[in-house]
Amino acid sequence: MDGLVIKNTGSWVDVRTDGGEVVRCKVKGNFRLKGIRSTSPVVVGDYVTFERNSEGTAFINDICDRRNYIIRKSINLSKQSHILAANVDVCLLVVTLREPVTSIVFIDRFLATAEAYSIPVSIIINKVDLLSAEEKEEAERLAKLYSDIGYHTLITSVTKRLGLESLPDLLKDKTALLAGNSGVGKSELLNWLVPGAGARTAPISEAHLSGMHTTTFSEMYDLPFGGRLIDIPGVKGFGTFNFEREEVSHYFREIFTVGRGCRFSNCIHVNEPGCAVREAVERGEIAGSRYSSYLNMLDDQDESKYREGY
Ligand SMILES: Nc1nc2c(ncn2[C@@H]2O[C@H](COP(=O)(O)OP(=O)(O)O)[C@@H](O)[C@H]2O)c(=O)[nH]1
Ligand SMILES: [Mg+2]
Ligand SMILES: [Zn+2]
Repeated sequence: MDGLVIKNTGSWVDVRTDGGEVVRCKVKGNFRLKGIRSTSPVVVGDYVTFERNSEGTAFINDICDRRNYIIRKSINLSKQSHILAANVDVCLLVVTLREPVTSIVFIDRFLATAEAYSIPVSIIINKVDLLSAEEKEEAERLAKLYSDIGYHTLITSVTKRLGLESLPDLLKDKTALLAGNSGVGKSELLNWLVPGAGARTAPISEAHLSGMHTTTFSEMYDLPFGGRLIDIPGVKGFGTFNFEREEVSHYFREIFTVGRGCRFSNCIHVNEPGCAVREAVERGEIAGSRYSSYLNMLDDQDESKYREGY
């Protein structure tokens, strides 16, 4: 039978068939996905085929080719990757300037990764209700920075129901992935978009305390206005690690565009003469924060340095 993976706990997955039946399936230990070495061979968003054995247990036996997938680097030092979700149309990246502070490098790494997989990202700057007047201006600067680059950006307060109006239209009939650090309001947003989802929300301090023993599974929800939303455990350490140095600039849109004007076609915008990117940074046409994030990703070869950033 065929179906869509709507929940993944690590030990079993729920698969929904076209007929709407949800079947709990196991993934065989020796299941190997065509060449991908991953700690999570089957993920939410995958289309799979499965089979029931005589005891009534269902097993996944194939995964359809993925249109795309979102990956994160493994926490341990094995070179295995961890695929978070597959067949995603759009990412909602929830970030906050307070409680907690989302690092700009994290945002830019996320954007670059999504760019590499050609998945559009909408940035949701949440918890605006907590901000002072000055911090609000900071939020607006950030929103302008990213919308100038071409990212759809919203400033919201999910709890106060501010700035959310455009979301249903944006998400209609799409498969969206909810992403962002822990505590930024993803579950709160999910509960607003999917009344009855019943996702647990937790103040940051509690989330940290309970984080040690709560199960972390990924789940897909149907949006009442059409479309689907995927909620995944924290994306700590999110980012790619297999970009070539020359490739990194391709995933920073404005750096890529301006970089066409560099004297050398293989310029990586660090210290080459005639670098249009560094000139644009100096003139303030490319944000210094974006250029810093770019340099940070260039430095990725050093693993320990990468992990300290989060
Ligand atoms: N003040 C304020 N608190 C919010 C907002 N959105 C979420 N929260 C709170 O922040 C905490 C973390 O939210 P949660 O949705 O659990 O974050 P998640 O870890 O990203 O799923 C909870 O106490 C939420 O009620 C908001 O817009 N403003
Ligand atoms: Mg949550
Ligand atoms: Zn250059």
